[in-house]
Order: sequence, then structure tokens, then C-alpha cells
Amino acid sequence: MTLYQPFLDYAIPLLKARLDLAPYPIPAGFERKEALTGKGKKEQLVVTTSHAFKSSKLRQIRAAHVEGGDALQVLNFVIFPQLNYDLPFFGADLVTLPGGHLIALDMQPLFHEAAYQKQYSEPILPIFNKYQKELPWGGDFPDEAKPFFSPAFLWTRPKETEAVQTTVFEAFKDYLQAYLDLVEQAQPVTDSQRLGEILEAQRRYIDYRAAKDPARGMFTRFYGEEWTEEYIHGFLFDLERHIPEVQQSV
Ligand code: DBV
Repeated sequence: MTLYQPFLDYAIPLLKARLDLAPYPIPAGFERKEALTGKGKKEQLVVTTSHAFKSSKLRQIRAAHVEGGDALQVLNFVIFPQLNYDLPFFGADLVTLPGGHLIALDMQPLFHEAAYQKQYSEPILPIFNKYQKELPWGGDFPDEAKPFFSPAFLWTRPKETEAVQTTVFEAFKDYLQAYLDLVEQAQPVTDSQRLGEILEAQRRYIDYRAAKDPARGMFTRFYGEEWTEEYIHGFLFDLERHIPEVQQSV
């Protein structure tokens, strides 16, 4: 079973159609990684593949796709805008574990000012409202993560795999299309104070996600600590490694 491959098969051609898309380098050893887990009848191959692109307004568009049988499917898909745009991050965390499905979809804000919400969250609320009935609030999540989510945060734990294949897939398409609308409309920021605030907000978000990556335990078990830490800091949340060159291009 490959639950989330259709999501990628939808997203990548859409990005190509709507953006001036170019490849983003994936460090050696991270394009594809395999491990054999379990013993005897429980033996299971776990394959992680990485995908990455950029465009003139988006510094890094990247996906990590983990496939390890019916009880382990993950697609973590995040878009990091260039530092001279105040665009939110596109964040999708689509997770299937033995305990069930866990879905997070959002345009994760840099700021919480009223004007920012009006520009970047309000346009998404009709989509959020459309799905909220079928995909109800998923319950507790870490308090310290709350500042990183918008009022349109879709957070849900569907009981049925079919709901992931239908409703969640439709929601993912609508959120991604709406995000690309925001990207299309975005104008570069030139005010130096605002540029400083954007850098600070991007760092806050990315440093948090690298520090608290909920997949750290899983990756460490499969592929070891060294590979995992380098994957997190050198690919999944890599801004700190690229600060000199990204600042130059602003
Ligand atoms: N999550 C990631 C990356 C993943 C990934 C890069 C490549 O950020 C997968 C893989 N998320 C993943 C896995 C789990 C979760 C859980 C494997 C299950 C962990 C487990 O149960 O063992 C949203 N993802 C979660 C949870 C939340 C999110 C709230 C459950 C709570 C938790 O375990 O911490 N997405 C996540 C999050 C932010 C976000 C916290 C914060 C900004 O964007």
C-alpha cells in the first residue's frame, strides 16, 4: 500500500504548472534510504524518499515520504518561502501509524498581526470550514506548537483510511491550490526592518521544528542517529546551513 503517493503525484505536476520550478539539491545519501525492520514474519522494508524544488519566490519546497507497509506511511511536505516574502509556510504532516491516521494541514503564519491574518488566513477559512465537519478537530497537541499554526489549521485523526484517500486528499488539493494563489499574489518586501522580522520568524519556526521533529525517534530507530540528525538539519529544516547565501539574494 502507498497511501500518500497520489498526494505527491498531484502536487509535483501542479507545482510545475503554476511556478517557475527548479530543482533544489538533495544532499547525497538522502534521495532514498532503506532499512529492514522487524524479524521473521514481521520483517518489513522501510523506504524514505526525498523530493525538493525551489522557485523565484519559494526558497525550498520539500517532501519526505516514508513507506513501510500498511501501518507506516508518512508524507511530510513543507514549503519555505524566500526570505524577502512574508508568505506563510505551507505545512502538511500526513501520518499513518499502527495507532491510526494523524493529519495536519496549514498555512503556518510568520506573524499574528490582524493585517497578516486578514491577508493570509482569512482567504483559507472557507476551505477550512468546508472540511471541518467531515474532519473534526484532532484533540490535544503540544502547547508550544500553537504559535506556529493559523486559524485555518486542519488537525484531524480520521478513523477510516478511505477518508484519507477521499476527503483528506481533496483538502490537501484545496490547501495547496490556495497556497499557490497566495504565492502568485505575493510582492517582495523591501523594508529592512520587516526583512529582519521575517528572518527572525522563519528561524523561530524552523529551529522549533528541527528541535521537536516528531519523526526523530522513528528515523533514529530505522536509520541511526547520525543519518537522522543530518537529515533533519541538512535537508528537512536546513535554513541555518544556508543563511549566508539566502541573505545575499534578498
Ligand atoms: N513530522 C515532521 C517531519 C516528519 C513528521 C519532518 C518526515 O515534522 C512525521 C517526517 N509527525 C510525524 C510523525 C508523527 C508526527 C506527529 C512520524 C508521529 C509521532 C509519534 O506518534 O510517534 C504536527 N505531527 C505529529 C503531531 C503533531 C504534528 C502535532 C503529534 C504530536 C507529536 O507527536 O508531537 N506539524 C507537526 C508539528 C508542527 C507541524 C508539531 C509544528 C509547527 O507543522
